[in-house]
Amino acid sequence: MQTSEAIHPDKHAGTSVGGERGKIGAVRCVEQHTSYVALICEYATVLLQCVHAQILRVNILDGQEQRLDTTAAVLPDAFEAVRMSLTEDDAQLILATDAMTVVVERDDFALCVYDAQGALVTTLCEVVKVPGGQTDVRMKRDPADHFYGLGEKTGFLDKNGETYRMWNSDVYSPHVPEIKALYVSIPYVMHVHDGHTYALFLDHAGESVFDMQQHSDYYSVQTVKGDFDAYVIVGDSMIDVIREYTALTGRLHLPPAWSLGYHQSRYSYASQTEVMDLATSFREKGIPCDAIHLDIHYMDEYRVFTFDKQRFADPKGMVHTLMSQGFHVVPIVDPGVKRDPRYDIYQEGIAQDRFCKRIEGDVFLGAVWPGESGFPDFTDDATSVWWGEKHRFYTDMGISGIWNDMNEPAIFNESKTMDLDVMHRNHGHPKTHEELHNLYGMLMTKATYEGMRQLLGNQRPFLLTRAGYAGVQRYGAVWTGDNRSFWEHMEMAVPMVLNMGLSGVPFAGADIGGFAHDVSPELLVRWTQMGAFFPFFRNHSALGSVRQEPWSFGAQVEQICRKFIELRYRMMPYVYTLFYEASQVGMPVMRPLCLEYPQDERTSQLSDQFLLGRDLLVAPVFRPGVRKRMVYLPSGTWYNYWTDEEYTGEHYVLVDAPLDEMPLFVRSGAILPEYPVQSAVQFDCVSSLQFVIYGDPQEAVQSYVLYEDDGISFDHELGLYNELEVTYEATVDDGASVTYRYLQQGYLPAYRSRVFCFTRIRAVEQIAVEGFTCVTVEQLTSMSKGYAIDVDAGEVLVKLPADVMEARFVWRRQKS
Ligand code: MIG
Repeated sequence: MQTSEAIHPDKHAGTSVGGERGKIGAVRCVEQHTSYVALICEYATVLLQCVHAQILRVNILDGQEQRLDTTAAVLPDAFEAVRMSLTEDDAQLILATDAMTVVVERDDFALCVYDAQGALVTTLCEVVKVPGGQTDVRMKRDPADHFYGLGEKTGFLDKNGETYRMWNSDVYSPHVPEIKALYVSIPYVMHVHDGHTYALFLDHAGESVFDMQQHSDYYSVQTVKGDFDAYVIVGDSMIDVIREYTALTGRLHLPPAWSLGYHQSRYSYASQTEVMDLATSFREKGIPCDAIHLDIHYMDEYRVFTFDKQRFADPKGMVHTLMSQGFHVVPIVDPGVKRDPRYDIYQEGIAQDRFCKRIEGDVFLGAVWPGESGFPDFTDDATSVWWGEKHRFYTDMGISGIWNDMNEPAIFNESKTMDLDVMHRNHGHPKTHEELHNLYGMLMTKATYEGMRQLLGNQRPFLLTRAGYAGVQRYGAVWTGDNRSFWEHMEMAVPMVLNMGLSGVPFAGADIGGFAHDVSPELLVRWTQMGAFFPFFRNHSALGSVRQEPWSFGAQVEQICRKFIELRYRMMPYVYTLFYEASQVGMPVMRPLCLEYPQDERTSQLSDQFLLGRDLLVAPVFRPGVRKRMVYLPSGTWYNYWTDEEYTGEHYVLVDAPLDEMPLFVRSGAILPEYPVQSAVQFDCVSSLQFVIYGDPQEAVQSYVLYEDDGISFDHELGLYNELEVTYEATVDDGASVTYRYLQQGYLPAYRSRVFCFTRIRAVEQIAVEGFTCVTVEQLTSMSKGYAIDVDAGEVLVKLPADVMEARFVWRRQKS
């Protein structure tokens, strides 16, 4: 039965009597302040601020207000004092920096941004506003444009034709294309028009909508309520725009190297014995693994900062034994604190006033696993410090990784989250949950990260979070929540994680094998193959679903999973160097082809293949029974990793994909560093470093810079790291030279030798390396210097002791 409420006037857009929806009107007055220009329009105030030469802030406020506060997404020291000139006439205002010019039309507040060359970057056509309500900003577009970013969303790579909502949501099901919001909200879109890219970042922690669907001549960005504070970021390329965006919202801290290894999880490994058995299985079966996650059943009735005494009799002993086997333990921590007057954390939370409250003063209680629970108010610094400090419980046991879940926050009620009228202290400027919702998860992770950092001293923490907002990349990794063991979900993970990378979050991944539902043996194989090339590599599955560890389906599945997990460990120096690059310039680790080949329109919508860094092209298999697949190779020459077959790029090729292989290509020109496979990532035990050199130096000079440090401490921040540059180039007489030298040298690697492996050399048997003795491949293993020719593989191996810090050597063809 319905009541009259079904036809409530508020349910019909356009008939609202609350406020008038209209344009913000003409610019009536212009005020120039030290760091910004205020345009007082008829119905709103717009503050324009150049926070970087390439970043324009457009802050649209109700009435006459002038405020420049930001959310926690924006780094406080990101703002530079940028010189901005202002000229005005009757019709226009013109603001300029070295990198852009902004022209505002006085009569209707249309705003155009031009780049340094004078080319039009973007046009803000109009702002439509309801006082105190929605603000809708319309940006010009063409139907053929491309849209990327938008954080964690379902659907394909290019977001043209989609509408999304930014509202952190716990969506157990379904993760389908029409789901508008998931756990993470990053109100950031990259708009590519005619080969030029800029980004728009809306710094708004309440609900917002990005609509690239309804109108072919503009896309619209709306805040559902409240102000509209956006940044327009211009740049020469997508890469440049990401660099600028991550200068504004931050970059990840280099994670501990072990967190780039393989993680095993299950909801839940529910006892100490089960966990120890699991660890033993990995080592007995020789499957590399670095981390075991503990889901909610480790706790005493889901009380955070406890272990169940029956099932985990000696957690500290367990953690220590596991660490001696090379494992790290990552326990889950949810924000809800069980309402239990006998529980010390709850007692303290109440006594010290740590929980979110209603304005009348009563603590907000919401039901989660432990039953009714209080939720720490992470917008309050003292509470964040308190929460961070509580993690001593874990660090005292030797734990250095934490998994944050349910931090949207997810609550078992009708709205699925905290009541919108609950208050957040927000550093003395109280706001409602409705206004700050999307920040909750990130602030929890921030509090955890900062606490762990404090507690661990010089050791790097690892953090995993489900919810997040722009800037979450600063604190750790994100996984994409409760997917299912569906082939479709494996396929969807690619564009989802690619767009996370384009949105500034390089450390991300989806549950391998799928969380809910039962994985099939073949799906586990294909997903593990793909997962080995994802930034975050964790197998996780739900209560009640079929077991999903790599050995759950017999010898063949186990063997193939092992092969790909091992491959990940062999590539570790390559992967680690990519993370370093992400930490320095914000570059994604896992990249869509359009990022590296923006001129190639064929890459603009490629959702089913991706690059790991610049040099590896990954083409997973997404359907059962499929043993071949089509791959698009962009410009250049590419080698099939498995067969060494050579392909010319800008072609679609059909390649073999037997069950134990996933199509994988290496870019000609690549110099790939490899370590021997370890059972867990330990840089202090690496025995050798090998550079595999793909390509022909006659075509181009090749170079690569390897990054190395101890992988566990913050010493790299003091300069204790290496950047080792390798250059491979042709010499005049049909030979080639290799030069390696340190660009930075501050870390002493453990390995004793460096091997350079030249692949695909023509007439390999005629090669001689000057000043080196030729031996057999076997002999070379026990020698510290020499070279060997592998005629069958078409390879030359040159070995040098690792204490040779700088070298140049030449190989030539012998005159017969
Ligand atoms: O579904 O802690 O997304 O990874 O295993 C309930 C139990 C809560 C949701 C997470 C999932 C985790 C599960 N959690």
